Amino acid sequence: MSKRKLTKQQSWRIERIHKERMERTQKRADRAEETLQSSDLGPETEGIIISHFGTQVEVEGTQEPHVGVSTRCNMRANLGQLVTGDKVVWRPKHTEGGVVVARSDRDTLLQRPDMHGRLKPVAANIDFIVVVIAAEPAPHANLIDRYLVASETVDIPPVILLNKSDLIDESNAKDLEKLLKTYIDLGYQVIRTSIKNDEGMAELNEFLKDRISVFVGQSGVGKSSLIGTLLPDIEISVGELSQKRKKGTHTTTTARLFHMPIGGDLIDSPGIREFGLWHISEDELLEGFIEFRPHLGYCKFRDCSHEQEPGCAIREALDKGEITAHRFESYLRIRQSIRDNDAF
Ligand SMILES: Nc1nc2c(ncn2[C@@H]2O[C@H](COP(=O)(O)OP(=O)(O)OP(=O)(O)O)[C@@H](O)[C@H]2O)c(=O)[nH]1
Ligand SMILES: [Mg+2]
Ligand SMILES: [Zn+2]
Repeated sequence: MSKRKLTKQQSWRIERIHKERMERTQKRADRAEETLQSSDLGPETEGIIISHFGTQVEVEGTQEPHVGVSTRCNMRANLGQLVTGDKVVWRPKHTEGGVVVARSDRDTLLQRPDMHGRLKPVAANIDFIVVVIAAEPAPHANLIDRYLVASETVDIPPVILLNKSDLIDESNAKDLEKLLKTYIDLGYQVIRTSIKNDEGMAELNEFLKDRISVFVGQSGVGKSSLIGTLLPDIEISVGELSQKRKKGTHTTTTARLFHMPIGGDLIDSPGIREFGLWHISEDELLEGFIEFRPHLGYCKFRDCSHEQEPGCAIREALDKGEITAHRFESYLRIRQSIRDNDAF
């Protein structure tokens, strides 16, 4: 799971692309500043970021006369990265478009490193992380654990959603049940759904009501399909799995926020292959495995690596079955990926 080793030429190219991108961003920000100086702008008003496109954002007004209306906006340079769910202050242009001039403090922020190790926000001000898995493509336990660690680290409660329950048969039922049992035993809520036979959709609807939730997970598990089924009036793209490998085809490319008529917001996000946790410390990682918490600080050696040492409280818990082998292995794998990245 460590970053690909790059040749000098590749690194140089990536640096150049990054530099060009920064220059373009700066130019657009300069233009935003110029517009701010001109008299083309209306008064400040509040809004929420619905989606992010390269150097522009789609802002939905939350104050009259702009309530519910979306406007493409440039943004001031000093705002840092804006992300779906951010609450902002913006000024409409008299012609079209607008400029975002300020961002409110975030209650919560889910972020992850991109393939070059740079930390990118995924969504802001969310109450729940819905980790979507499916009967097909088959779930990766390590990816679920990574999402759970990320959720625990930023203190946004997660829920695990098993979608495509209509595709459960004797070929996959045992593995899925075993996997889910681990998380149910840990106290995580698990919801089962199917858009084909409607199983669990009412429960899901009720769960999401009046909350701001982000749907995350592998490509092809049905995140967009679920949102499209809950909100039949919206337009949302879904993609078939690839014929050969039965994998998702990365249909959703950018996070987007949708409103539920009964109250609450849903954020759809692009499917991912891996969720890097390079940005968290080894201590945070230990805390991120909630069943490790009661045992932390009880190892005989303060610098215990929980591998071979005598008197290791984590390994004792493992022997007693209080920690499962799957979760402990997952922990070791993630820890190794964090160490590999430090060495990079
Ligand atoms: N059998 C079955 N198929 C489903 C279900 N939900 C979604 N699908 C199918 O799964 C495929 C992928 O659905 P998407 O909604 O595009 O998946 P996604 O998670 O949004 O994928 P990305 O946008 O690539 O991350 C589509 O062919 C859907 O029709 C379900 O409950 N049962
Ligand atoms: Mg999608
Ligand atoms: Zn130990």
